[in-house]
Amino acid sequence: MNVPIDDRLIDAAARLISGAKKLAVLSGAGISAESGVPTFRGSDGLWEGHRIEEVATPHAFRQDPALVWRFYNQRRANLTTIQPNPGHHALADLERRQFPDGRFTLITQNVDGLHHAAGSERVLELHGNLRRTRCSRCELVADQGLVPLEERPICLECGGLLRPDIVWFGEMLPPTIWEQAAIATATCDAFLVVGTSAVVYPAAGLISAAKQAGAAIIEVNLTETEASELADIALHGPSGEILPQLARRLQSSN
Ligand code: BJW
Ligand code: ZN
Repeated sequence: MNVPIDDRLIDAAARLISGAKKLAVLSGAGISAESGVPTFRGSDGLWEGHRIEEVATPHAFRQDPALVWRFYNQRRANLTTIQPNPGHHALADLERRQFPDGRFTLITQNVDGLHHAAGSERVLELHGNLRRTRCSRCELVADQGLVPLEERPICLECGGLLRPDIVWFGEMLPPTIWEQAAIATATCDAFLVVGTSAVVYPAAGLISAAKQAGAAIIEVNLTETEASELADIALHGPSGEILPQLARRLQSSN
């Protein structure tokens, strides 16, 4: 499917990006939708009748760790067959060709690892990663790959209950990663917001922080969002089509 996007809007967005010394990108679940990863707040955003707010909390895990682990095991299993799409690849190309030498930061709310899989290098994962576990007693973090885990997996170091290394509602984001994201946001000249509903904080607050610091805001999303009114340019359509168009335009203008 080729979505007709106004060429002038793509040109204008490409001009803002090519004029930037530093680019920061904030991505959300929408960028992975074309790879087959469900978004959180779409019509398919339910799991066994539960809303994400019912399974992704420390309270839910204390009440019923097996239920929470079934949810995460299913998500981990889905990832084994999933590949990055042209949107992820376009961002990796942009970093490599247009913004080398640390001038690019990809801040992602996603936990699927698809930006790394596409070759992006400076990636800040604000909400954790599905491949990792963290011990709820000794805090040991381990990469478990995508193999299915037991419904009550146990830490080999201390016998504590392992949890997904994911940031749940009501929990702090990893402080060092958050600090790096805030710095990248405050020092970029252009801020590209891709595939997020921009309703979950503090991540969504980065958009207004970038605007206040003087960055141009470019949004790529299927629909209008909470971020749209801050955007200098909003490109509406699938990111798997828009981002490659944008990347091609940037290459041809170089
Ligand atoms: C496409 C597309 C295509 C589709 N192309 N686009 C009131 C005010 C402010 C804050 C709060 C508040 N009440 C509570 C809070 C705090 C809370 C919060 O923000 N809640 C809001 C829901 C109101 N935040 C927190 O709790 C955070 N911690 C925190 O604040 O700590 C301090 C604190 C402590 C104690 C008390 C209060 C504060 C932590 C947030 C952690 C969020 N974690 C999750 C779950 C991870 C679990 C998991 O993955 O298993 O992270 S929530 C879920 O939402 C996930 C996502 O990363 C996050 C963002 O969602 P995202 O990516 O935007 O996805 P969607 O589905 O919402 O949107 C998809 C978009 O894509 C749509 O716009 C589509 O149109 C678009 N799209 N296809 C382009 N092909
Ligand atoms: Zn432990």
